[in-house]
Amino acid sequence: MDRMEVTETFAGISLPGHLHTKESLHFAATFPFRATDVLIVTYPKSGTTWMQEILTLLYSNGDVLPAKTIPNWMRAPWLEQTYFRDALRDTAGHRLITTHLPAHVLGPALQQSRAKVVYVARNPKDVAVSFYHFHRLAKFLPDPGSFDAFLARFLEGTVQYGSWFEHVKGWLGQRQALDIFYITYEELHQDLRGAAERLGAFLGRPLGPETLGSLERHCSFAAMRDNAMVNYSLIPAEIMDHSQGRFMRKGVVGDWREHFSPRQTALFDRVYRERMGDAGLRAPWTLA
Ligand code: PPS
Repeated sequence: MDRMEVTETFAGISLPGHLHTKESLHFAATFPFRATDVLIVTYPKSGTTWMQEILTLLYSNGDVLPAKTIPNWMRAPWLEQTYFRDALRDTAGHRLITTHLPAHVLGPALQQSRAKVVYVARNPKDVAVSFYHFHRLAKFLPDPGSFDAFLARFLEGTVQYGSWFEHVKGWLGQRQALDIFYITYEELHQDLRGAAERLGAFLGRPLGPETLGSLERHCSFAAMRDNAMVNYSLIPAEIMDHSQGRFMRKGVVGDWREHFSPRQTALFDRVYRERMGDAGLRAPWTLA
């Protein structure tokens, strides 16, 4: 398979060479956004796929056909990946685009364009657990080693896609500059319908009860786990080794408790306080 062992370095972060090239990253960094674009921004494993599905249903007025017939990576393609240019729909209306890139790379172009941004964050302890399991599945990511070793690299910010702390702080810092909507994975869990209503208001598309009902049903974990257009079962085993686990793994809040030792929890909490305390930002999720 192509470039499985290659790592690209861009804007100070490492990215899988199977999905990214210098050229694709340059293209992303200089992309001419339009005011009608909607950009989903996440650190990996924070609820990206969930938000892609929610916005698909929101824009289809609850019609499940696009979500059941078009893979999520074509409905909301990743800006920085090599296939983006071919996948981008040339439409006069909204374009749904996804990215994991940091704010310092995309902030200026987004500000100029007035494109809308939806930022999804998740409790970083659950992100670390989900990312660890994903490393075992995704053949384009390095072998994660033990959970303890992976967690140390996650806290240092030397994992692929860079530091969770820098990603979140960077995008939270764009509050004044961008037309940006912040939401957490935990809020989606708690009240999917309420979250969809708020998203509809932000995007200027108020949702009726039928659309909301369909969205709620179709975006449940069980429905998405069984939808081949979104559960990554279409990806061949050389790229995602499905014998190692499922992309739609557990879909719960607080799974970190099953993985973290008391020592790892204490270390994580200390690093979190050090890294998040200094920015004067109040993170809208709880760590407990
Ligand atoms: S990626 O690779 O960055 O696109 O991954 P991402 O989609 O951001 O995150 C994957 C995790 O999100 C969970 N997920 C969901 N949870 C609850 N409900 C729904 N509908 C849902 N869809 C995706 C998925 O199971 C991964 O989390 P874990 O904790 O590993 O189960």
